[in-house]
Amino acid sequence: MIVKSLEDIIGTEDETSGDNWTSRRFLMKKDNCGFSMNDTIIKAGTDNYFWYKNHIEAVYCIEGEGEIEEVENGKVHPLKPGTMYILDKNDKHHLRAKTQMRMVCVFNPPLVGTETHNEEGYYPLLTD
Ligand code: 9YT
Repeated sequence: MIVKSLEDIIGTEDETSGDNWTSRRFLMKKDNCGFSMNDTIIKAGTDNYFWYKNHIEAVYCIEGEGEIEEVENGKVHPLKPGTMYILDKNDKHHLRAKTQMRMVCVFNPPLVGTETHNEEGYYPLLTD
């Protein structure tokens, strides 16, 4: 069994940041669970283009307000606490945070933990 609290992660190497987000990595590849899970903060007022071409990501919003736009067809979905989306087609998208947002993110294959987006908006497939 693995039991962790946010305060065990904040300020450690298991906290990873990009330009507009900070992610607290609860579960990573090294935990051998087949997926990773993190608690991510997205900065207010940001527009983030992401394309997880190597991963399927499910995201559950637990705080804040924003929207997600599907690049393929321009559909926009509001996001608020209690809303989940999954990028099951490796969907290119814009994640826009109206206020600061807090999201629980699950990745398959699992993240190693240190990934940040490259210039095309995706994470490389890291092995360790
Ligand atoms: C929701 C989202 O895609 N945020 C960007 C960061 C990423 N999910 C991560 O590594 O936690």
